[in-house]
Amino acid sequence: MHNLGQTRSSQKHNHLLLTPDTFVRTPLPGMKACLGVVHAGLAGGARFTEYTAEFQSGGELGPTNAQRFLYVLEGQLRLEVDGRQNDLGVRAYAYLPEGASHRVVAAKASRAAIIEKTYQPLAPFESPRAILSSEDAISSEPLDGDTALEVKHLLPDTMQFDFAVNSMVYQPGAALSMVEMHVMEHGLLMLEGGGIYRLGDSWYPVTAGDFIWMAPWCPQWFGAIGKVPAKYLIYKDWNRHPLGPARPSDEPAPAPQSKTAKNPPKKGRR
Ligand code: UGY
Ligand code: MN
Repeated sequence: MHNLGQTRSSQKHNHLLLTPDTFVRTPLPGMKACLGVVHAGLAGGARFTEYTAEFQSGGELGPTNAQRFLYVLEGQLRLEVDGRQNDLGVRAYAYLPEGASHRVVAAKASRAAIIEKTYQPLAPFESPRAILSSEDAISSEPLDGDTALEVKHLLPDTMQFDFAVNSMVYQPGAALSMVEMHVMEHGLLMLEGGGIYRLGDSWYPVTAGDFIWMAPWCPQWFGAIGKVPAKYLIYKDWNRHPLGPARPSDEPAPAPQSKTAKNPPKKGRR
């Protein structure tokens, strides 16, 4: 069904909406019997990668040099890490620190949301350790006291972590209390229900299965519409200074450039 070229998918300078009718599956290095639908990445301006991995039974994820967060959407995954095997069912998730050697193999046909981000260390904190848990084990908190809008923080709120992944559940009619504009970027996967998302200067109907990337400071607002709650999984970079990584303390600061430098910058160079 080609819909005569119509789709709700949209790409703007500060956001991207991807609806399942436009998903393109692609193998990523090291994957076996598995394909990825890449939703966000460096090529589109994001500083992290998010993709949905679609596994056949026995399929396997490739390796990564970055931190990896995975959330099981469907089926069952077997995660080998630190010499132990763990079965992850629907709504189970894992955080794997950079360099953690691990294998992810599907026990049956499965789908998982995968987020990968290069770790930005922060002295004097140690790098985080692996976490295996389930969303069902996390208690929810009302957002700004609104009991119709509940948030689950899937990663600990400590400065060790340079990103957060939360699930948010909106009762029908519930909405964000403000249009948010913030330095953090977002990767958002709609899991259940739907509503209206304001992104930049556009308002979109969104539903389960859609993906949204929001650039830093992208104006954002959501209101849930329908007879069932709307739920999404949302990533944001977190806990780091906007200037980026600090210079290592044993490295001297570069000398200020003299105005009479022998090789002044060429005019018009940007
Ligand atoms: O955590 C957040 O910034 C979240 N409230 N944003 C959002 O739902 N668009
Ligand atoms: Mn936000």
